[in-house]
Amino acid sequence: MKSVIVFSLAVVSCCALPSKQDRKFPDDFIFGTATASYQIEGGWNADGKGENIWDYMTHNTPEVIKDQSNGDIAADSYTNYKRDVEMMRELGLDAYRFSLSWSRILPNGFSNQISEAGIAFYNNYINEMLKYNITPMITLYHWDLPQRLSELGGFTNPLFTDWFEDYARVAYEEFGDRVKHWITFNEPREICYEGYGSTTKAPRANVTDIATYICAKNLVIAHAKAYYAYVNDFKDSQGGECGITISVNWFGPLTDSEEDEAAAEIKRQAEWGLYAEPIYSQQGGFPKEFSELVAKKSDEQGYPRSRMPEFTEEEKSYVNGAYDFFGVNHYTSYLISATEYLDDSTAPSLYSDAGVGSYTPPEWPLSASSWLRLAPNSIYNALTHLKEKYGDIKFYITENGWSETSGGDDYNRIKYQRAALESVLDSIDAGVNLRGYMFWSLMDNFEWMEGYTERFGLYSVDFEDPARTRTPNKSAFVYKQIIKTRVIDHDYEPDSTTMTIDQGR
Ligand code: PNW
Repeated sequence: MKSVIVFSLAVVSCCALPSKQDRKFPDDFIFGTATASYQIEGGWNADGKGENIWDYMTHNTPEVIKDQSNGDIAADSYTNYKRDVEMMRELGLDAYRFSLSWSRILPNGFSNQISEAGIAFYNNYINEMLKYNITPMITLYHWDLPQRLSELGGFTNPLFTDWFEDYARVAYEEFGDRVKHWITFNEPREICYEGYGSTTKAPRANVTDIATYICAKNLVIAHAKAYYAYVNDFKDSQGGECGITISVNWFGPLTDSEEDEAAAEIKRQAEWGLYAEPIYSQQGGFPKEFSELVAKKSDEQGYPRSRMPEFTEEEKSYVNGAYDFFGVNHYTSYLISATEYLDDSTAPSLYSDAGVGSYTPPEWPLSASSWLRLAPNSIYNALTHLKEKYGDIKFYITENGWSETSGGDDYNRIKYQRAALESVLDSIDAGVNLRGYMFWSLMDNFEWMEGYTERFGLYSVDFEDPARTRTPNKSAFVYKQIIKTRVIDHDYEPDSTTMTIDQGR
C-alpha cells in the first residue's frame, strides 16, 4: 500500500506542469520603487531653491488642485531622506528611482549658477542609498520646470533643447561617478498633451491644436541632446546607461473588426508613438499614419500647414537610436473603437485628431483614480507589442501602481501588483528583455491635480503630522516577500505590522 502511494506521488510531481506559482524572477532582475521630486521633497524654497511651474501654479491658482493643496512640504523628504532609505532597506529593494528638481540644482534654470545646497541634498540621498547597496536610478525631469523657463515658452521654445542639455551635463558631472542609470524625461505625453495641449497638468497652456506637437518635437530632440552628451562625454569614464520613460498603457481593439484594429493603432500612435517612434523606430520622425491624419485634418480646417511639425532628415537620424533602454510606465488598458464612444468636443486637438472612441469595461476593478483600472494581461500586451515593433531592446518598467483613498486597507493594491507581476513573468517568458520593475510608489505623495486625495504608497504618510510619519501598508510586506523569494505567492498573508530590516540590507 505504502509503495503505491509513494509511486503515485512521484508520478504527480514528476509530470505536473509547473504551476504559475513556481515561476521565479531572474536573479539579476531589479526590483525597486519610484517617486518624483515635486511629489515628495517639500522644501519648496529651502536653501535658495528656485520656483518651478508647480510651485507657481499651486500658489497662484490653488483652486485647480482638487483639495487646494500643494507640494510645499509634501512628504518632506528634503529632511526625511534617511527615513526614505530606511524604508528601501526594510523592503529589501535593489533600486530606487527618483527625480531631480531642476530649480533646486539650478535656481534660475540656467547652468551659470549651481546651488551647492541642492547638490548636497542629492549627494546625501545618493550616498545614503549606496551605503546599503541600493542602486539609484535618476529621472532628470519629472514635470517641475523652472518657472523662468516656462515664461520663455518652456518646451515650446526651440532653445529648450540646449537648456535641457546644459542641465543634464551638470547632473552627469555632479552625480555620474555614482549614478549609472539615467532617464531624461518622465512621460512625454503627460508633459506635452496634459501640460501644453490641455489643462490637466502645469503649465495648463491649453493650446489644444498645436502645442502638443511642438512640445513633442522639442522634447525628443532635447532627449537626444542629453543622450549624446552622456554618450560622448561621460559614458566611457562613468560606464552608465541613458534612456527615456514613456507612458505606454495598452490600447487594444474593442472588437476584432479591421476598423477597430486600425483605430487602436492610431490611438497608440497618438498616445505614445508620437514620442517613441522618432527614437526607437528605424523609420524615424513622427508616426506615419497619425502624422498623415493630422496633416489632412489641418488642411481641412484651413491651417496653412500641418499642425504637426516635421523632422528634417538630419533631425530624424540624430534622434533615431538615441537610447540604451526603453523605460515604460504602465498602469492600465483601454479598448478602442472606430465608431463607438466618439467625442469631438475638443477639436482641433490631438484627442480629436485621433478621432476614435475609448472604452473601459466596468467589470475591470477601479482604483481611487478615475483612469486606473485593473485590466487583464495589460503589461504583457504592451511589452510584447513594443518588442515586436522596435525589436529586441532593453526595457525597464519604471512605474506601475495602484491608488486608494486615504485610510482604507490596501488589499486591492496587493491584488493589482500580483496581477502585474504575473504579467511581467509572462512577458519575460515571451522573450521580452525586461530587466526591472519599479513600483509607484514608495510612499504616499502629492498626486498632482488630485492633491492628497489619491494615495499610491506602499507606505502611508501622515500629512497632518509635522514629522510626516511613514507607516507600512500590507502591500509593503507582500512586496518585500516577493523581492526576497523572487516568487509571487498568492497565498502569502503578512503576519506582522512592524517592519524590520533583514540581514545584509
Ligand atoms: C504617472 N494615465 O502619471 C506619473 O509619472 C506619476 O508622477 C504619477 O503620480 C503616477 O503616474 C500616478 O498617477 C500618469 O492617464 C498620469 O494613464 C496619467 C496616466 C498614467 C500615469
